Amino acid sequence: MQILLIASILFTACCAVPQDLSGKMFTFPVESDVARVRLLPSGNNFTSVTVCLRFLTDLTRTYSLFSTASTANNNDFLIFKTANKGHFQVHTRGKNSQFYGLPDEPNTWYSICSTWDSNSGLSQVWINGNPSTRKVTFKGNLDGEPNIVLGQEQDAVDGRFDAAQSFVGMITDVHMWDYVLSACEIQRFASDLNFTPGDVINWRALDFNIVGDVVIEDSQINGCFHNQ
Ligand SMILES: *[C@@H]1O[C@H](CO)[C@@H](O)[C@H](O)[C@H]1NC(C)=O
Ligand SMILES: [Ca+2]
Repeated sequence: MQILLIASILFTACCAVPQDLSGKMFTFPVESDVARVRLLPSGNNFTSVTVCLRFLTDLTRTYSLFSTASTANNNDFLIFKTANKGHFQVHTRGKNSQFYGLPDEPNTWYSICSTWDSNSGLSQVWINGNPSTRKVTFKGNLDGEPNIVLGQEQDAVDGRFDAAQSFVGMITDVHMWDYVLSACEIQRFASDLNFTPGDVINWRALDFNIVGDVVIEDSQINGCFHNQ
């Protein structure tokens, strides 16, 4: 009896069933150094990465949109917004690129995709399917065990969070691929057309756990479509 109970607790803790979050979003309603969603990826040791998601916020300070840390580096793959208008950063293994002049109006849904390729070392940011310039970050593999967090910026694996870099707002449609998406695929994602879901993180089969104040709600993008 006791053994069965322990076994079932272990099972629950270890292997959450992936959920289809189509038509849903994560709402981050408070500024804190706790509230976050941990996304459990398929795979590691990446030679290329694309991360796409949609978000809405009214923050004008710094915030993290997608934080990957490993024991090798706490900024293994980080999409970061600075306090400067239109200024985003992509960090790969601690090296970062600066992207200027991108749209960031408050209370506006944006799709953002960030790509990185280890051969060229180039990163790029796409907002609503429109490209930034391409800039060099890091050449080499991301070979640590990735710990992926929405809502907080990791300065250690799943730790050392800073409320002043936390995300407040809504995030939906999070996907991660272990390759660089073509411009066509990125633009299909931006338009919410049929696109190939992420092979590392897939919003339609999402393995995740929530810590603190994060709410799963109906997405407000295409509200009629999703709620009819
Ligand atoms: C990561 O992959 C590369 C090949 O791309 C391989 O040479 C290396 O040994 C791998 N590292 C780990 C830790 O698995
Ligand atoms: Ca960090």
